[in-house]
Amino acid sequence: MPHCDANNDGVITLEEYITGFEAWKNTPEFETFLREYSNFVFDAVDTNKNGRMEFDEFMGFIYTKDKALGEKVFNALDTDKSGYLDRNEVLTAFREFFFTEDPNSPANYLFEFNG
Ligand SMILES: [Ca+2]
Ligand SMILES: [Ca+2]
Repeated sequence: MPHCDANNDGVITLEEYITGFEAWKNTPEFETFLREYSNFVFDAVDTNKNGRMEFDEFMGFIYTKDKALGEKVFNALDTDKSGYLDRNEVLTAFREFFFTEDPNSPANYLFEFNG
């Protein structure tokens, strides 16, 4: 993440970090990062390599082992109700994770590994 150290003192304060990250989120580079990252995760989670992230695969990815909660999150992310997540739905979930300010967004469950 370039240009974080706004006052060039060699120290990145939390404030500079947040400002830098907020600015970075609005660049084309971030969109590229988001796509590459979500494809990377998709390929890792799609263990049977059928191009679909199915519920069982999804449960192996998210932090919770609570099946009811997993189903709730999965169904919320499965926006076209196809019964599996495709690359676009996963990309949307990641974008939502970085941009949402809704603490109840299902995307927040994606990275709560310490829950
Ligand atoms: Ca699969
Ligand atoms: Ca779907």
